[in-house]
Amino acid sequence: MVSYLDIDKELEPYGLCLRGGFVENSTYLLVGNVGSKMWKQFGREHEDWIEPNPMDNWTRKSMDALAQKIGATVIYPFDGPNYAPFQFWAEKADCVFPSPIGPLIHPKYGLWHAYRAVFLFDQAVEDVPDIPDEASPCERCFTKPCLSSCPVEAFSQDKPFKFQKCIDFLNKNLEGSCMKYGCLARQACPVGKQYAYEREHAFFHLERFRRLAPK
Ligand code: B12
Ligand code: SF4
Ligand code: SF4
Repeated sequence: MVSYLDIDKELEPYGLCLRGGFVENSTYLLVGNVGSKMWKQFGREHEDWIEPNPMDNWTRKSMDALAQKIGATVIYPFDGPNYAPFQFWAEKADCVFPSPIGPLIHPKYGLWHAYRAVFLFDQAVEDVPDIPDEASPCERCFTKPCLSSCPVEAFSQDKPFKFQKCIDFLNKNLEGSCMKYGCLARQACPVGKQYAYEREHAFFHLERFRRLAPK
């Protein structure tokens, strides 16, 4: 039988890890990154650095190979439009909750994690962990600094992310703090600070977001 712990080990050399799983017809195992571990592995081979999105290219190449090795089908979060519902799956698999600014928050890793793939198995998988019984950190965060730290107020409690406002600001402030240190709203969150993306990693995502987001 396939084991959750064995697959998690296979992911280590990529700086990735399993982020929980659930059963619904097939067994779903989510693959993700926590902090910048992945950043240290990604892009080591020059041939992986293919624009416009080298990280997606690297993910596909490495996870296609691993899926074949472990006998899984693989789905990616970036294949779309008609994107696979990764945030919905993540809430079924792991201890994560919607944050007021959009990305899911984890009690330990805060906003500093993301999803890179899901493996699907026709068979049962051993050792899939139960979801820890913890509350969302946002419930006891009364001042919600994430909501008041964006210079252009791209976030508000119950409205969708005004991403065009963010992109316009970034384009006009290429040397500004967001591009230099990463999204200030995410930085303002006190949870999981030790997992905050390294500068170059944060810059990579913001730069791709700035250049590639839908117009
Ligand atoms: C399309 C998309 C975007 C688009 C949304 C544009 C739009 N309104 O259509 C844009 C380009 C703006 C975007 C931006 C970002 N995104 Co995005 N995005 C996605 C993607 C590929 C599909 C979402 C979707 O359309 N779902 C289908 C619809 C029907 O469901 P929905 O719930 O209504 O989806 C909406 C939200 O997901 C929202 N959304 C998507 N990303 C983000 C990010 C933020 C900050 C907010 C507030 C909302 C938001 O836009 C969707 C459409 O309205 C998902 C991956 C996936 N497959 O789920 C990642 C995803 C949601 N994004 C993610 C992230 C992290 C970001 C960024 C923070 C950049 C980054 N990679 O670090 C940026 C925000 C920039 C910043 N200031 O920091 C992560 C969230 C991880 C987590 N912890 O929950 C995901 C899951 C990708 C991943 N690999 O893990 N994203
Ligand atoms: S700053 Fe507070 S409300 Fe905002 S994401 Fe972090 S814990 Fe949640
Ligand atoms: S990157 Fe800067 S402008 Fe964009 S949402 Fe984050 S704080 Fe706001």
